[in-house]
Amino acid sequence: MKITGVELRRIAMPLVSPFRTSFGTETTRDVLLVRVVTPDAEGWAECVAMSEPRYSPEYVDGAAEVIRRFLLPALPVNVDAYGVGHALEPIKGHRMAKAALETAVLDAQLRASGESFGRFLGATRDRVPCGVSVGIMETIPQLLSVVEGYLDEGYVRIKLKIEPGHDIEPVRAVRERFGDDVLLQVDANAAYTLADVQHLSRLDDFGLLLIEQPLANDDLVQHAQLAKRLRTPICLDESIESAAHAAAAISLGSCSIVNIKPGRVGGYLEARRIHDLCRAHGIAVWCGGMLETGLGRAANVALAALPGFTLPGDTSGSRRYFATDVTAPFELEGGHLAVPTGPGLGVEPLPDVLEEVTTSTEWITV
Ligand code: OSB
Ligand code: MG
Repeated sequence: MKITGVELRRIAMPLVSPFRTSFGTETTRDVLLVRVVTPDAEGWAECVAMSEPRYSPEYVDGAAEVIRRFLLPALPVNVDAYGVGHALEPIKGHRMAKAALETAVLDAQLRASGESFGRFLGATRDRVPCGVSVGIMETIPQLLSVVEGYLDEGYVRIKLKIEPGHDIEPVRAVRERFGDDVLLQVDANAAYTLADVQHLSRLDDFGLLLIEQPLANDDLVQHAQLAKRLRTPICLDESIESAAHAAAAISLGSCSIVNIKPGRVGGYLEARRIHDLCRAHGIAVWCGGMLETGLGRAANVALAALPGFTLPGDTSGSRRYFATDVTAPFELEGGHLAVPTGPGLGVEPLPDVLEEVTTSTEWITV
């Protein structure tokens, strides 16, 4: 593909309700969209970096800066998606920024050849079961009513955000109210330390599918020690930034499940490598989310249709986060989302909505 130019577009997407985690509260999703223009087709991608570096070191202004200053100048004139990763290797880190650029090139390439993301990645299903990530609420009654709403919408799995002081009681309340059959898991976003092992073992009574990222991002060894002391399976999110990290975590026994977020690991090609590695080692994977708009969601749903994704993902419907999405909304049918089948992402930004939510655009001639 010959890239003639790239548009960096910032959009502000108000959330339907604040989303609180152990690392902060979001009320608006500030998203960087990347549009790659080639003579044959255009490609879109969404950068998952958040406004502030609280989930990971990346943040949206930094991602835009590294794309314009270092990533675009490093690309050869003619490049395909595999070549993007190769060309960007000398630049350290910034995986979310790299993922956005690689995904936009991949989208352009697939739109030009008429192939869908699902087909390219190796999807084996035409729809995927959906879970939902539930933020930390002010009160237990509020939490129960929010969870009830999601179960009524058909979500097949509930994930509760936890933090010290808000962990055992919310889990107990959800179990007591909705029963033992609900697929239930928790996500600590790195809020605990190994000193909390006894406290965390109290979660073992609730039959959780998993506990996601209890300890710090770089605590692979400590997660392995924790895994020996808990019956609840450990799933890693923040700790896994590459297939090499996944291999290390598997060797150490740090986790038995991996949350794959393509942005966090540098793109869909690396996400597929992690899937393949985990599958070969009997490690279950599921597709995480970063409050994506329809553009990012489309590709995530395609990835989640690969055979190793044996647990429901955080692939919720558009209206979980947005009253109006930038694409036609993803809507649950019987707790599932359909994998898009059109070329590339298989979805288009709606020009009117896009215009309305745009806060800035920048055109870069390559
Ligand atoms: O830890 O999985 C996480 C959102 C932003 C940053 C980190 C995480 C999350 C979520 C929401 O849990 C996932 C989603 O529904 O998109
Ligand atoms: Mg997580």
